[in-house]
Amino acid sequence: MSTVVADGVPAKIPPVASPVDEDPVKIASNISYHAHYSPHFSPFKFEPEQAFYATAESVRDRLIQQWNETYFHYHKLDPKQTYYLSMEYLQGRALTNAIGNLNVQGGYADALNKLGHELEEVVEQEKDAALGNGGLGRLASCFLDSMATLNLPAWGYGLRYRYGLFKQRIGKDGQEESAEDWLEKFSPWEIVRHDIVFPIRFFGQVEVQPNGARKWVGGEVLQALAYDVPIPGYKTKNTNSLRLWEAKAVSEDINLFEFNDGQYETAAILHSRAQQICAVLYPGDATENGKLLRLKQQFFLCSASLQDIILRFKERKVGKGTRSWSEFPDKVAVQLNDTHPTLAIPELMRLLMDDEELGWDEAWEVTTKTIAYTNHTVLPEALEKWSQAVMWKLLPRHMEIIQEIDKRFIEMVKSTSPDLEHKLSSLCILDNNPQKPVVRMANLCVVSSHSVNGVAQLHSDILKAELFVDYVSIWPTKFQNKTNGITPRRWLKFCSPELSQIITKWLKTDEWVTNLDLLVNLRKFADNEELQAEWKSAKLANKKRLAQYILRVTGVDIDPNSLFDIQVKRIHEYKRQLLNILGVIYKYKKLKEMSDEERKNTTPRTVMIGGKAFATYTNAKRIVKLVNDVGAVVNTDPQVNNYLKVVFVPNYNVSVAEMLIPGSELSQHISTAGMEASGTSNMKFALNGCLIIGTLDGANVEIREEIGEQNFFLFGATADQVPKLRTEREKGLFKADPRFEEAKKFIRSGAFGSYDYNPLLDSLEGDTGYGRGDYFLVGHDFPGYMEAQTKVDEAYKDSKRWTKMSILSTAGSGKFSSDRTISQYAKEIWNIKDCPVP
Ligand code: 26Q
Repeated sequence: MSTVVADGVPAKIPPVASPVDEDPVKIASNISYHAHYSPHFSPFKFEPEQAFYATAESVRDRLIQQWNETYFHYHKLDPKQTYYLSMEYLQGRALTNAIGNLNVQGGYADALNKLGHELEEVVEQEKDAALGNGGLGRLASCFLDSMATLNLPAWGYGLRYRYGLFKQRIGKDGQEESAEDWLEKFSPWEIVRHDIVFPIRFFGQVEVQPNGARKWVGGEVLQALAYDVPIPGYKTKNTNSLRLWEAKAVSEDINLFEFNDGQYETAAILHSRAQQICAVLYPGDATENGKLLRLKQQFFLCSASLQDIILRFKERKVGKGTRSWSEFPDKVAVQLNDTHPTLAIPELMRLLMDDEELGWDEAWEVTTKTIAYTNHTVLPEALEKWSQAVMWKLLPRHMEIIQEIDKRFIEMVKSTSPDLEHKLSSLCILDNNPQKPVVRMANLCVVSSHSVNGVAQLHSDILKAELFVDYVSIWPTKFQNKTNGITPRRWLKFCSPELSQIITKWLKTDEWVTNLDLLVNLRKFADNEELQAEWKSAKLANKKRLAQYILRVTGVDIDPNSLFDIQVKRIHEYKRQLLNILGVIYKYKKLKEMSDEERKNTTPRTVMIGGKAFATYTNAKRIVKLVNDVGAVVNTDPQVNNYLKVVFVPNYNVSVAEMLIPGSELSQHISTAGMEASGTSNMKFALNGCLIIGTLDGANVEIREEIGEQNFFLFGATADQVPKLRTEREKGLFKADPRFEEAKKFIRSGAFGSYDYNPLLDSLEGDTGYGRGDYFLVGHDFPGYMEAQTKVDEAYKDSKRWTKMSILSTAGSGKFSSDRTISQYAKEIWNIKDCPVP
């Protein structure tokens, strides 16, 4: 009998070890089996935390079965497979997703009840796996979900960082960062594969063999050890893998002589170096040491993943005679998630030439047919450039290969496109500027990939017209668009069950969960009063849940009947949280100047802003501080706080997003046009019936097209106007709107405390020598923004109209399913087919 106790009472459920069916009694017994026989805590304790681990392990049993079947099935059928290489994954919590994808929600909820717990409370015990920063990392995780759901043979590769994204707290000086140890206890979702280990070399030198072949030798050798995380598809057996690499020293790498001599640190130097590699996501790169560590991380991911891929390619030739290397691209597609895994290119060339003895031409053909590259940003500061000196030191053989790629590219251009010869200094890979010789990673990717894609139509157009314009004339068919998407499972079905049920009821099917285009059928009910009432009540329930959360984490009491206006994303000047808060400040000042009667005619609003600022990004941190200071004043001002509240939501992450987005009514996507490659939270908000105020940037353009321009609050300069506006600004031709001046002056007057906001505000001036003189055009777009906000207030007063717009937002979001995005990658870039497990 189980001795697992709930409220002090032993559960009368005998434990069973085998994965179980849908019967809640059997599920409960399997959960108690795990509490008992794979214990992680002292016995006789079964609080929500223990219940979480036991439940997760019970669910994992089911996943492992499907997972193994999936692997064997792929192994037997040997289809072409995609490998997604990414330095970031933002998986968030896994339990709700796993239970939902397995479609065993009811069984697990009842089973936990029998053990004295609530599923909702138990799932909250899980820490987010936050092995990423922002959009690019969350996109990778949505893609994994879609690849499994579409039964595609496709895996993710990443790094098993010990400390992922930092935890954010708000103190008296603004943002404070602290390490978040997601593995503090352990993760029930990862399985270490002690048999999957590859050597990874750093430093050393290149040796020429008697036959002329080159070989990388010497230096430091570490090991990459595989940890696998199961990725279940929605209502399918296919369960794919996310393989995360951890760095280890070779066990003999401890010098016992030195150790016994008391020199503990030097004795175990390689152990400590190995630990550094996966210690943190994006270690600071201001120092040379920091840069070297980041480069080591990138190479570590690329080398381990490619050795693994090549080994699998060789293993799967079993029974098929010898396989020629020219078949490699028929079995393997590698997608580079931005330039961070670029070293996969020279590493694949090295492995093919130096280990497998292919000639240059053959290796090059294989490499270029295998590799494809996605660009996620046009911001110049985010385009990776690595010092040639550091690269020669760390990766001497790879630098030889990169030099050769560059040399052959230059020769090719000279012979086939002589008109581009004068552009070669910017097109080539090695920038040999004697001041600072660097390798341009994006150029290496474009030259070596068979496909280059942007992540929204506007972004892809900008890549072709600007950043990569000259490459387009060399390779006109290489460039593509793949508009981003989000998984409708996590971002609607699981995070907003109430709204999902209403959608299913009105569409008379739940097929929309895997065929999101079906949402369009909601359009014909947009005016239906019954649907409107249900819709409003589901949104209100989500708002109330959000209000409770905000009260708990910030102490601010917000009114669920006010308009919930949310901007959550990384804090960056180009995303213009500053425009948002300046608008709030202006509104606050006007509210204070109004009579009581006038105030009563305004639309009550709660503005929530959340996001993390990179630890060394000073202006972003000043913005965080400003939002908090404004909140402190506005929320305690009895004249105004029934009409306006301002909340900074701390520690924004995937789980917080799952709470905020369902409760949102208006969300802000207000970047300077041309700067946000796509955005993906805009899609999550729209899918949840939240209206958007935004610029014509990134995927906003396509969202507006899909949901209808009358349902989108548009303002601001367009991408093609931006360069001219910047020039005018520099020349002093810009005339500021008096409201913009008034808002800035109000802050400078000390209305929000004594913190020195002058440097931040000066960055909005054209001529103070600070920053780039309102490079992000906050001043230019301010009046249009205020007018759009006035339209929002008007629209919200008409509840029927607003609810209709909300329904139409959801109805128009079908295009933004990551299932659609991934189907396009599969067909148009990877050339892979589904491989469903029977
Ligand atoms: C820069 C220099 C050196 C090393 C690393 C980097 C670096 C690291 C991370 C550069 C960029 C990133 C992250 C970029 C990112 O998250 N981009 C976002 O990608 C989303 C998915 O495509 C888009 O929706 C967003 O618009 C884009 O900002």
